[in-house]
Amino acid sequence: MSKAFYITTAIDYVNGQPHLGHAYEKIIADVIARARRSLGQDVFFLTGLDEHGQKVQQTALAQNKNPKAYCDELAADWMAFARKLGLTNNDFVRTTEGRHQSVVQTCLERARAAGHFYKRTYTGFYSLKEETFLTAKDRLPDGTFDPSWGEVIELKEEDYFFRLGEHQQWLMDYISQNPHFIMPEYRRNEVLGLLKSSVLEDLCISRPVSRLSWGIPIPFDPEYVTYVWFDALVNYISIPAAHGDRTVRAAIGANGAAPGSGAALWPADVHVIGKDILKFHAVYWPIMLKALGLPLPKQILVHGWWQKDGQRMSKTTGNVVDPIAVIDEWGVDAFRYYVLRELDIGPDGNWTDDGFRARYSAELAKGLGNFINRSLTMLKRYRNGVVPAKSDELSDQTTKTVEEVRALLENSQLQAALVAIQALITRADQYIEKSAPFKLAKDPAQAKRLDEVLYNLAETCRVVAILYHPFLPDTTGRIYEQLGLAGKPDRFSEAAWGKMEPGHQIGNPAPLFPLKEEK
Ligand code: ME8
Repeated sequence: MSKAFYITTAIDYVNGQPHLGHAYEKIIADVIARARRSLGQDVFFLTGLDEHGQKVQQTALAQNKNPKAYCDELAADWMAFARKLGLTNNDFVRTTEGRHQSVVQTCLERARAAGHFYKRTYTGFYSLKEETFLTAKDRLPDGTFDPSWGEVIELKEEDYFFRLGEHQQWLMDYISQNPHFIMPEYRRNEVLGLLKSSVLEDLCISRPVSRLSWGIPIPFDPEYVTYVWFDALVNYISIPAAHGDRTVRAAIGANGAAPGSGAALWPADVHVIGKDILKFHAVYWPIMLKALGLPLPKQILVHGWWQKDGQRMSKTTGNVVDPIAVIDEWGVDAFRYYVLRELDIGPDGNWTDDGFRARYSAELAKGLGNFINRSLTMLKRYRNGVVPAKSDELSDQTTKTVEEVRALLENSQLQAALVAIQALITRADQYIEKSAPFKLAKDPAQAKRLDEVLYNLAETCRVVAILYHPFLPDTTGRIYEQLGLAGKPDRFSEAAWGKMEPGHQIGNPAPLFPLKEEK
């Protein structure tokens, strides 16, 4: 079996309801997954929940709930959220599942047997909020710690540590030699800078049960549970193992599907993550994989963070964007479109309600929606909805855009792909103005010319539906319906010019993005 294109997202902490940042990341991954499928690849798209650790335990206890019962309740909301966003994930991992926990324990056993761990007493500072040991370097000049660390306590305890020293050099070389391993480039430079300027401290991979019980038991010491990050990162291989992935199973000897029946997933093609968890993915995760004898993922794609109205989103101040409310009011495609069109993958972004409305109105309602509606309404009115003889006046421009969008999608340049499709619509709108079908329709001597124009417009509508499909799955399905075409516009190869057959009867045009009253 040939290897599938394997794409993952970060798995979210279930210590609250999903917000804009979570939604954005999952939509990025979904669009890449859909685009790859459209380009003919087998795809496995994984997302899910990170259910262990201090943050989740604290939130559950604050609500007087047992952590597992609390997670079960919230997991239902998060899974419904994934459907609301239109995600086409092939599996959904919860780190409390047996299939995940058993692989984490196997990995711990393996790494210990290979001599990667040792036990020692730690004395120093610890951030409860981030579940991280802090060093003198983390102190501010006045000796205190940045408030972002939350409550910092002094700690003296025995723990298991992962030796990282021997890994620093090869990792630095690997990142230098593989320019696409961490994208965008400035994030790669950030990791290289960190590796060049400091010596990696050994990573503590255990927490004593006496302090934190909500975790996966360390198989070789019942007094400890697994550090939440060692647990969470392993989801990227535990789910392939559960699907019988041969590479993972051969490395860790995990049980799973019968040999030969397994999916071929690992190594992941893309891990989509936010900028705050870069070190875990670009430093600890590659080292864990190397220690387990597994190949590294091909790419870590790092997105920026959203603010709202220029301020950090915060539940306490109420400065949040509720994706569900936006989707209920404007539709899922409008939401998917805005977040990807507004913010390229990399920099930070700023949500404003006005900005959202402006793009909806100019680019979806008056841009895409109006172009499709004008084109199909004219075909319906002037030719009873029957596609005329083929013509290729817009063929060159359209084909150029198709190739441009293909290359951009293959590089996960989603914002640029949207810009390219939008430019095609602008040119097609100009073509309508220039060729003036509404005037041609009044002159019977121009019937042939009108046929040409109508064919070019209908065919452009069809191609536009295919190009937009990964981004706007509902809308493009409706464009296909209005074009009277069966199936979904989900195959890129169909974007070749001239596939619309003369004599084909289209369906009924209807507005795709109704204009809303100004509030
Ligand atoms: O970090 N804008 O979970 P998490 C954009 N469980 N992205 C944002 C964001 C914002 N305002 N806020 C959060 C965790 N994110 C771990 C991950 S992976 C093995 C374990 C992104 O719920 C954040 O950058 O805190 C991360 O990629 C994802 O949401 C989950 O964050």
